[in-house]
Amino acid sequence: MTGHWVTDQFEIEKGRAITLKTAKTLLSKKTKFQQLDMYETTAFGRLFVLDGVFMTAEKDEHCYHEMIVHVPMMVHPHPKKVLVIGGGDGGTVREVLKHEAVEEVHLCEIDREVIEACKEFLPSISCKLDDPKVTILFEDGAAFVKKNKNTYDIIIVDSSDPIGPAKILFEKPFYQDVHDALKDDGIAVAQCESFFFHGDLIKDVLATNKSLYPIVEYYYTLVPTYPSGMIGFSFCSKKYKPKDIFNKPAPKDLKYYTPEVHHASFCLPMFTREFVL
Ligand code: SPD
Repeated sequence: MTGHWVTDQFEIEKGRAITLKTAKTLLSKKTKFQQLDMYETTAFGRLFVLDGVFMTAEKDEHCYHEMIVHVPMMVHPHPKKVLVIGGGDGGTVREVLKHEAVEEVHLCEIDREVIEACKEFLPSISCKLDDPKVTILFEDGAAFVKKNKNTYDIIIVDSSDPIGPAKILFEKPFYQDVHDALKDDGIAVAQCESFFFHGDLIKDVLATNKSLYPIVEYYYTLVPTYPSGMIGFSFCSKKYKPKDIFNKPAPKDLKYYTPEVHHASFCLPMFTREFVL
C-alpha cells in the first residue's frame, strides 16, 4: 500500500494521536508476540511500529536513544557491563558502544523477528548488533533479570508501552529484580512515558523505585514522533547522583545529548510536582 496515513494507537482511546504520512509499507507481519510493521514515511524516514504503536523513526531516533543511554553512562564512572532489556531495533546498543569503558553488552529482546526486521530495514539504527561485545538473548526480560543477580553496572529498559508483552516491565516484581541484577553502585534507567499524559503511571513507577533505591529521579527528552512530543525516563541509582558527575568527555558524534542538556533534562515543569516529587 502507498500514500496512506499511519496513526499511533497508544493514546487513540483518549482521543489523541500522532499521524504520519507513509510513502510505502515495507513490512507487515504478525510475529509470535506482536504485530510488526515497517513504513517509509514522507517526513521522518523509516518508521518501526509494534502493535500499532510507534517505536522509532529514523529522523528523530537519536533524541530518544542518546538520552536513554548517555545520561546513565556519563554518570557511572566505569560502566563495563551493560544490560539492555527490549530495544531490539539496536539504537540503544549502538549508543552504549560509543563508550570505550564498555566491555560487554547483553541485549535481552523477547522477539527474534524484531531484530531480524530491524537489521533488514533500519540499518543505521541496528548497525552495531553484530559487534563482538554484544550478546543477544532472545528471552523474556523479566525472567532474565530474575536469574542474574549482582551482575550489571547499568541496566537500560528500552521497552514499549505498558500494554502487551511490555506490561510486566512496569510492575514491582520486575523493578525489584532489576535492582537485584545491578551491582552495588549500579544505575537503572527505564522508559517512563510522558509527563503530559501519564502522571499516574510516573507516580507509581517512581514510588515503587523509591522503596528500592536511595536515588530516584525522572528526566525527559523531546521526540516529535512520540505522543505529546516527549518521553521520560526513570533514573534509579544505588550510589551516583544524576547531576553530580561528569567523569569523562561525552562521545563526539552525538546530535542531541550535551552535558547542558543532561542537566536540563532533570528540570521539570511545575505541574509535574504532584506526581514526580
Ligand atoms: N510510545 C512508544 C514508546 C516506545 C519507547 N521505546 C521504543 C524503542 C526504541 N528503541
